[in-house]
Amino acid sequence: MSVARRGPGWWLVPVVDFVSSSIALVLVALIDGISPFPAFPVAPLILVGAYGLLGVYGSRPAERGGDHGSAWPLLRILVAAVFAWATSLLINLGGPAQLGLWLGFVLIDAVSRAVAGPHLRKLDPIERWVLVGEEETAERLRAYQPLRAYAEVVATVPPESTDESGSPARVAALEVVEVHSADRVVISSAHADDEGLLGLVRAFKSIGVPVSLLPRPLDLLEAQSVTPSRVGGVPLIEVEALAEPGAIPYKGPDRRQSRKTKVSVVVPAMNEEKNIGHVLRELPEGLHEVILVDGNSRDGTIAAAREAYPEIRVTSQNGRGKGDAFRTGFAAVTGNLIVMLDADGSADPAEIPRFVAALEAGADFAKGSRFLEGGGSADITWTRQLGNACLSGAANLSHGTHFTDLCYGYNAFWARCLPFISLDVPGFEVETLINLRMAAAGMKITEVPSYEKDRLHGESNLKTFRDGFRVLGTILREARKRQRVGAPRRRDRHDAADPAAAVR
Ligand SMILES: Nc1nc2c(ncn2[C@@H]2O[C@H](COP(=O)(O)OP(=O)(O)O)[C@@H](O)[C@H]2O)c(=O)[nH]1
Ligand SMILES: [Mg+2]
Repeated sequence: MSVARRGPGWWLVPVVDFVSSSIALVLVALIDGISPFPAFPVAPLILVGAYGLLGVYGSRPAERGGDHGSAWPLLRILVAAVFAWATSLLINLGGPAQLGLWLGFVLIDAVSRAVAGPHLRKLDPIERWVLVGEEETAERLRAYQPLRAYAEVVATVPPESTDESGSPARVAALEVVEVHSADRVVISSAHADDEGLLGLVRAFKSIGVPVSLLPRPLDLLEAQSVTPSRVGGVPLIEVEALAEPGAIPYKGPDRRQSRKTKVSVVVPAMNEEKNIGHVLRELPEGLHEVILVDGNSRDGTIAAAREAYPEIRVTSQNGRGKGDAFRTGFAAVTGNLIVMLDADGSADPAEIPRFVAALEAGADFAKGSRFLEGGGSADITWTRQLGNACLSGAANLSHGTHFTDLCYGYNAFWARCLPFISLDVPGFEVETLINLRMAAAGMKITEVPSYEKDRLHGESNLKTFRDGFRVLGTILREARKRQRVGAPRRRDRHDAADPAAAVR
């Protein structure tokens, strides 16, 4: 089964190039009073070949007839020069005629692309999706305008077909994918936790079809409160994945095995020997696991952690920085709910149930905030507070969010959100990145009041100005990305009276 399909009109672009270069060549030869042969058809073929070698006729929409970035006009002018030069080798063109051919072709090429472009784009390949979920969800996706340029739901598979392999329902599900030549299977998040779905995902993958998870807002869970035109959910994610071949896909284990809440606490720690024991001893009962991500500590952090919490799982990061530590820690998680907890004593483990409750009440991402009623800080300096306020404002303005405390490290979310945040920053900007990507993916975000205590011993690793600028860089980078992928407008709702208000 072909995954990257070319649209039916992929050959039209080379034909347009061939025709327009031939017209330019014949015109110049006629004006110069010489025969266009053998430069026609050899030189136009060389031109099409050169574009082909440069990847201009690729199968991705962006590579055809469209946006190639700022280097593209220059590339076209250079290829046109090669074309004029090749022509002059084949027929006896004078200097002015060569120049005329070069400029003439650049002009004709620009005009023909402008005229043909919109028609060619209509022929771009559109991903064919098979949805695992209810027919109603498929209807919502079909009604969602921004998705239409990228994907089309061609069939639905009922979620009941997730039972054991070999069952008639499972075989039928695979057949649906075959019959419709689907490019992708999309699983409605209402069924993301279904037992047995893992087997179905494996089955789809085994026949070479990529599988994606549909984020909540476009899903039926919120059908009443969200109308398709106001949602920034799946198209953003899917379009991003389509438009950005370099995006880092999530490679961790699949955790959609159980509906029961299994809390995994991820604790990044670097030289926290004196603090980590206090923190771990305060952890509430009933956790699924606690994962320590050691930042190559030079002190006895690991030993202190093992002593205080013998069942702790210890991993070491390869790179440096808190962002890198979380990437390592998240990949090791086996629970379905992740809590991010600092090891220096500033985050109170007794607040964990508050985060878990917010997630179980329906949020995808529970974000701690020191600036909600019931929250506060004993640890924040005035420069950091000012910086945090400015950065929160900048993020909210440029991303349409309503975060009250952008740079705070105490957060929790369902592990199923991991594929949508693919951490690719090393340092303290990691929280900002998570916040913005959660928002961009259309996740339901709730803020939870949190009190930040003083670090017990030692000094913070954060450098206010260096890390402030890194956070700013992350805000701008993510905003540019949103613009590139045409992020739809966010829902504008924030109920300040409710501490667990949605902040998207
Ligand atoms: N593994 C790991 N943990 C880190 C690193 N940098 C900071 N941390 C941990 O992240 C948490 C917060 O860091 P801290 O220095 O207190 O920064 P602040 O709370 O923002 O002032 C603490 O538990 C640190 O030990 C790192 O590079 N690697
Ligand atoms: Mg700290």
